[in-house]
Amino acid sequence: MSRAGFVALAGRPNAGKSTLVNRVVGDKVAIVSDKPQTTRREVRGIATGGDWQLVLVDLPGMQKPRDRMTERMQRRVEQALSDADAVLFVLNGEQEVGAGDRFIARAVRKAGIPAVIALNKVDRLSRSRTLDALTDTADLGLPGEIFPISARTGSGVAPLVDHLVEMLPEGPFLYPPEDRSDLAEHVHLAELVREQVLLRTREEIPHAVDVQVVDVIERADGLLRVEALAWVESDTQKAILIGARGRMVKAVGMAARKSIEASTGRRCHLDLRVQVRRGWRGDESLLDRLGIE
Ligand SMILES: Nc1nc2c(ncn2[C@@H]2O[C@H](COP(=O)(O)OP(=O)(O)O)[C@@H](O)[C@H]2O)c(=O)[nH]1
Ligand SMILES: [Mg+2]
Repeated sequence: MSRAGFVALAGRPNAGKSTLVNRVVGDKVAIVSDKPQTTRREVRGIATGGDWQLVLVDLPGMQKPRDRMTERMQRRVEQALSDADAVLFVLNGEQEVGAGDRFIARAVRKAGIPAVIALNKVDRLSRSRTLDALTDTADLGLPGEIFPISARTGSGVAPLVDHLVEMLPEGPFLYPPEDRSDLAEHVHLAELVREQVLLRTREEIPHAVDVQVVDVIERADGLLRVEALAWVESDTQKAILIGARGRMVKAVGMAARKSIEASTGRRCHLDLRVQVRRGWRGDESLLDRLGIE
């Protein structure tokens, strides 16, 4: 009998949840940057072995001021927990265990579902700092094993995955074995473009931009033609994203094309344009189309 189920990833922003999902899945299904608000859409990463399928639910981080943040955090965590077979709590080993971690630990305990803890970024820690961090993590009082890992290098990830698989209920696969995520193709491509915007911009730009793929054509010769729009909220932002003589948008476009080619295994032609839509973040119908909850 095969095993299959959902594991929710809990943890503070920047802990490395998206990086870990990509590492386990073996493909870039969740985009990663050091900017807050990188994960806007809930992404399910799917890893399939011979007789098991692990579905990792990568949750969006929090971006609102303290009170609202706590409120959202609570709702997100509770909802993810109620839908999941187990929870994987990812901690950033580079940071002290904080109020946010204790909050999540409490919610996990309350939900009463099996928990596993990954102490991430140990590639950045000395042996003695790792030991200290493991002690602090154990002090959170969560039942469940603690795995020191590096999502970036992959160190320690294999035993963690084995352990998670053992926790899954018996049952048939939930997705076709070849699937890597539950994102629609055009949303996945748009995320790959947005990742390149995040990597190249600063201050308010990363938050102000969203990307929509309006057309994807697979030509007979295998070339993928992708038409994408980058939405910004003001003419100033548009000028920044386009850059002097179009340098910024060209650099983003070229890197995004490479990223799409790496992910799809096809040659790609990417047509990327920047458009202003004032207050797109408050526009419900646009948010729906962009797939942001
Ligand atoms: N050194 C190191 N950096 C990591 C590791 N995992 C994630 N990061 C970095 O931490 C930042 C946040 O990662 P991300 O996966 O987006 O975190 P999330 O907000 O929890 O989804 C990115 O810059 C990652 O490259 C790790 O194991 N080691
Ligand atoms: Mg993330």
